[in-house]
Amino acid sequence: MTRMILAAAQMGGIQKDETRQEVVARMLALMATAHEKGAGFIAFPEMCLTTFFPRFYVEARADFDHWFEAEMPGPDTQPLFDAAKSYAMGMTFGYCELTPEGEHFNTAIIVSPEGEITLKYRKIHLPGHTEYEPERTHQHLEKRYFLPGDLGFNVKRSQDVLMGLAICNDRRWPEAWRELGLQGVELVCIGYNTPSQNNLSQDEGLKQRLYHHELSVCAGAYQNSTYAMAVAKCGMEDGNHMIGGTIIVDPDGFVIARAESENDELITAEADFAKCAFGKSTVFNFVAHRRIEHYGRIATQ
Ligand code: ING
Repeated sequence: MTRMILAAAQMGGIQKDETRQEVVARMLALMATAHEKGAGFIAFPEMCLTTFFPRFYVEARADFDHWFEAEMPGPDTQPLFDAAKSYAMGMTFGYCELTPEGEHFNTAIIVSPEGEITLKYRKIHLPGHTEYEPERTHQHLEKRYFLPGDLGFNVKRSQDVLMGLAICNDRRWPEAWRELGLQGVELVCIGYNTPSQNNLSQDEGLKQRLYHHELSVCAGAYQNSTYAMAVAKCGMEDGNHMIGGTIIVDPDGFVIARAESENDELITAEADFAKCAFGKSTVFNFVAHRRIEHYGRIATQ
């Protein structure tokens, strides 16, 4: 079984006028630190090339196509793939994907140490709304700018580890975790951009936002006996705050590394993927214990 140093690369806010080159330079600095610490794999946040633009409303959605990547890697992102290769380090990061057919997705990929894309995931659980809602203090227009993901939840062996992806809101849905768990996943990477200001009525408060975030990730990891890395883009973006709380979680649901700041910050932890086997062969031995004849509502409603 594989032991590997995992790196979670939390990123501070990306301002509207920050260029791709400036953002990629920040990511390359985090990759260099990860390499110095002996990391074999690095995870970046959701939408980590741009500001969280779904907080803004535009009438013509094509006016926002500049937030999307039409090719991956493209000229701006190729240096990330080159660095992964030179460091022999796998990586995952989230970005906004514009397909040749003109479809828009909130996407994340896994890149192998050889610089190849081994897995692509398109965010399935899109929170928020489609139209401008004046009663909200903050808009959250992911349903306006993205299509729901169409690739499902898949697990791929990369660097001898069964890896799976989810994005942000997905972490709140047990179905997403179990779809990956039923494929034997050993590492789930989840980038997120989570606004701390509430959108409706009373404010849940930062403390509750951070609690629900950590509760979701620790439960998902434990209930599927997998490692998890949940990586924030956080802090202030043009006056809008997003929660931090980047964590690395082990298959027992314990937090084994935690970011302290709301800036660019690299945290690492050593994973021993043999630890996934115990839960999968005892408490969460799905074949021995699950009774799918009683689970019809989950898949059909
Ligand atoms: N962001 C948030 C998330 O799921 C949200 C949306 C915020 C849901 C607060 C519930 C409470 O973390 C994204 N981008 O999905």
